[in-house]
Amino acid sequence: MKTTAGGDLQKQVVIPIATLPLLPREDETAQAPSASSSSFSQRNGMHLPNRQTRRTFVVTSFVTLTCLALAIIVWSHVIRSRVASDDGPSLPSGLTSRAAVRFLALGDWGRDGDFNQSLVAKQMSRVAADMAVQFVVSTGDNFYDSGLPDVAAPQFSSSFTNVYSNASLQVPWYSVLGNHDYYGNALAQLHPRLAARDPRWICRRSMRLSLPLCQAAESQIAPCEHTVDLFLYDSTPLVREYRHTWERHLDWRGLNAQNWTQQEEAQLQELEGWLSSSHATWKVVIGHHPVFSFGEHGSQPEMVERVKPIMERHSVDLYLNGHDHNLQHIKREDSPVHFITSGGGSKAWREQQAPPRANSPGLQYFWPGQGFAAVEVDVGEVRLSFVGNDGMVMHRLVLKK
Ligand SMILES: *[C@@H]1O[C@H](CO)[C@@H](O)[C@H](O)[C@H]1NC(C)=O
Ligand SMILES: *[C@@H]1O[C@H](CO)[C@@H](O)[C@H](O)[C@H]1NC(C)=O
Ligand SMILES: CC(=O)N[C@H]1CO[C@H](CO)[C@@H](O)[C@@H]1O
Repeated sequence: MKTTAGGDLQKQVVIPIATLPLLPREDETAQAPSASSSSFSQRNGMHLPNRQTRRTFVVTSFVTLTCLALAIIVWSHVIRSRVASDDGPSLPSGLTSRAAVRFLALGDWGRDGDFNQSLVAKQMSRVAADMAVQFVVSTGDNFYDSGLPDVAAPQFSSSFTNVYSNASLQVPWYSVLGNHDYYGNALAQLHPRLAARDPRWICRRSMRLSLPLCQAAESQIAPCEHTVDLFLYDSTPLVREYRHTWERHLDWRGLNAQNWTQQEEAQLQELEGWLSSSHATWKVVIGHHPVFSFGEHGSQPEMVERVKPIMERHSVDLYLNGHDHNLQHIKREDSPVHFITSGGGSKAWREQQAPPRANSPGLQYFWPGQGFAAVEVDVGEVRLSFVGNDGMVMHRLVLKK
């Protein structure tokens, strides 16, 4: 095991979406061979000898195209109502739309299904089916109370595999570690043997995902230049209070705990390097600890001081975190970044209501209970919706470029 700073930090994990085991999307596959495009190419190749034939051709094409258009409208209607009636009542949310990249983000979840973890999982499986999500992002604190003890730990099944068991959630789970994961065996969660137990599990100290944003039809014409880049990083080693003065033992193996300065600089350099080399249309940074938060833990000074300026230098659009067990959207006047806390995967905390706005600069939304974020990304637009444990969309953020 490397203990020099940046040893395994330097490894850049870029997983193109083409290699993700995507769920088949029935409406997409059904509509893929577009009738209108094939008649277009036929028409282009056709030789038209005289005006009579041409008029006949025009009339025939008009009738054919009208019929096709009608058929497509009726057909998509049928498909939509079939999808909607699949599993309980449809969501009044528009989350059935088909953005190029679609994922759920949640944090602070693994409690054997207790504290409403199973209820949140149920709502996730419905939204995941409606959206045909391609992956899930975990913002950390994956297994309570103390991470996993080893790679054979039964909690991996009882808090992950068996809870998020529905077909719609059988997609990659890109996960970072939270501080509770460090109270156990942090290396166990990073170990490839967990993927043998459940192939969805992809947990790294840091990882970069670059996902193309063109729809299938556009990609056939030209290579897709637009991407959404996701940068997952490990925030726990940056939090100074955990290093020496914390009463619990944290598992620093694999990190350079002998020289925290070096460790910290290597991590931040990696994040900065990735962000500066990215030409993505949308940039999203994901870590366990918040930059800004109005929850129990509050804002994290290390992230405000070190991570926020890096994100602002490189025009990051969204920062996603967990740690506080609630849902928050913060957009301050003095920063272009939207700060999203999605830490409502199970046990909610003592907060009974949103903090007063006057004391909460930039607070756009606060939900003190369970839920998760559903994210849709297209070239020109990002939509992020908070979904509560009743399956209802409670808040929606739309960003346009
Ligand atoms: C679970 O969710 C229900 C419905 O929102 C709520 O009444 C209950 O208090 C929650 N239980 C816990 C343990 O959070
Ligand atoms: C930690 O690493 C930095 C950078 O390599 C070095 O300058 C410094 O002397 C090291 N500190 C200790 C205590 O080893
Ligand atoms: C928790 C949950 O949503 N379970 C559902 C998983 O899928 C099956 C079959 O579609 C449903 O019957 C369950 O209710």
